[in-house]
Amino acid sequence: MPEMEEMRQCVEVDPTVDLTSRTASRGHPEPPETSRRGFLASLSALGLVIPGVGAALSSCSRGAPGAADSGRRDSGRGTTSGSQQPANRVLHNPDSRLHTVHHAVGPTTTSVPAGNATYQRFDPALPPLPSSRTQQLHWRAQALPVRISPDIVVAAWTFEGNLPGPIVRCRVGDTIEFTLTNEHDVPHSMDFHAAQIDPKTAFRSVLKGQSVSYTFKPRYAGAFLYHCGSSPVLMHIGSGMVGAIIVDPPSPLPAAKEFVLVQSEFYVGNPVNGVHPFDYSKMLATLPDYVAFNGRPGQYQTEPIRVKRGERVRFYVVDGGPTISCAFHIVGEQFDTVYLGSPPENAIHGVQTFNVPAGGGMVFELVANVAGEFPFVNHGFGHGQKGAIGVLVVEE
Ligand SMILES: [Cu+2]
Repeated sequence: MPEMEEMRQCVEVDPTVDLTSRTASRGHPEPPETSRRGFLASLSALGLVIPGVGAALSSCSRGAPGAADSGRRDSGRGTTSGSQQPANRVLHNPDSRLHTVHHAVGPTTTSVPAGNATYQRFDPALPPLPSSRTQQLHWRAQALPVRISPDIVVAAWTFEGNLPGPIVRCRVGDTIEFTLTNEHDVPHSMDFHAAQIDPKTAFRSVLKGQSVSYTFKPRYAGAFLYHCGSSPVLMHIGSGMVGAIIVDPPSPLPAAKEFVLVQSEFYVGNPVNGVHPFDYSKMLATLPDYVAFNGRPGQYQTEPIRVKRGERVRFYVVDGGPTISCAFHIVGEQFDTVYLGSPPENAIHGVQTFNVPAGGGMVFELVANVAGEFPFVNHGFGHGQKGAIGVLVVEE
């Protein structure tokens, strides 16, 4: 099938990579685990779960003439304009899958262990709105083992070392100056759904050691997805490269306890040295092993989200997919408001459940005027019971 062939062309391995030689990020905490020397399980494991990938690696040496983008190229940390090597060639596809980058090929590697990748609950709290109307975000695309439960480590592809990536918050009309530097052997890119921009230029893939920069001003308020858009997008999203950008309206919404939930699915193979590879065939079959809010199946069951009785509670629910929607529902509660589009317009009231599509985001509000423990779920229970479930504790 075309997708598989395209993926084979893109999976390339460099055994010399050392992901511990990272530099500091601007404005974002270091990921929980920094000692992951030589981690290449994602790539080697892909070879195990996708027959033929290793043999297909040699096909990656083909390419196309350099791109003619006129936007800012290769700016940002560690790169300079015009530093492209001859082996780095950009191929623009005419179709909707953006474009693919091919580069030099190295041999396959053996897998490495999960090491001491630690489990950490993903904080769902919406970060405060920055005072500045301009934000500079300089992120890294990295391959790292991420412990998504006490017992499960996955060979993740990440933004800033975690899945989902950092939560971004801004206002309508703010300026986001974004740079992505790729520290991984596979080409990556960034697609912000909050941006209105030429995707061929801004969302283009970059090779290891290169960066892509662009600037955008969110036009609409709401909960928006960001994700890697490199081909095959299914594999990049399915390997963890998703996150949320929350855009506030010009006039603040009513005061509330605010939380962000990014739903995503996990399709994994058998562990190799303790690390589960992602399984592209399973992604295509759309039968996930786990579904999670904020990257850890069931994390808010064991460590619930807590509010006080009488508080307004606002959930920004973003569905990273890659494929499955989220029928968001809170057991024993009702949403007094759901914003289907840009708040404060597009509101419907008195809602039990509403479906957030893959690639979408909506805002759910309730007033927690009853004390108790309220499970919040993907009410598509074939998926909810795979981990897209948590508990909202309303305390007196
Ligand atoms: Cu990617």
